[in-house]
Amino acid sequence: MSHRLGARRSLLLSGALGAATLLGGLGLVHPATAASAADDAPAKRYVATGSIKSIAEDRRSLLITHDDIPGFMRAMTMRFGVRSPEQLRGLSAGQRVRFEFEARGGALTILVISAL
Ligand SMILES: [Cu+2]
Repeated sequence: MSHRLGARRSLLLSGALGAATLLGGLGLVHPATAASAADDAPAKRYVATGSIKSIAEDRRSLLITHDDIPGFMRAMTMRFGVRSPEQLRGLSAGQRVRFEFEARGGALTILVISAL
């Protein structure tokens, strides 16, 4: 059973590699970067305000009820990642904050955050 799954997986993998190699051969995509094309999309930065709902136990993300972010999204509660747990020092649930974050692909990462 596991053998069959393994064979199917390697078939899919070689298919993906084959496509990347083909495109690379045509000069359309560099083989080494084909798999991370989405990560190469330019990051957009936004400044927002909101209040902290909760901070993850590993302190690598937090839930924020943010206000409207013009040109990006309406007010809502959502999770943001941080670059390092140190950024959250002194912050806790319930606090109003102002923060700058980067949107790259589907990932939202807070670059700077401070209490208001
Ligand atoms: Cu949002």
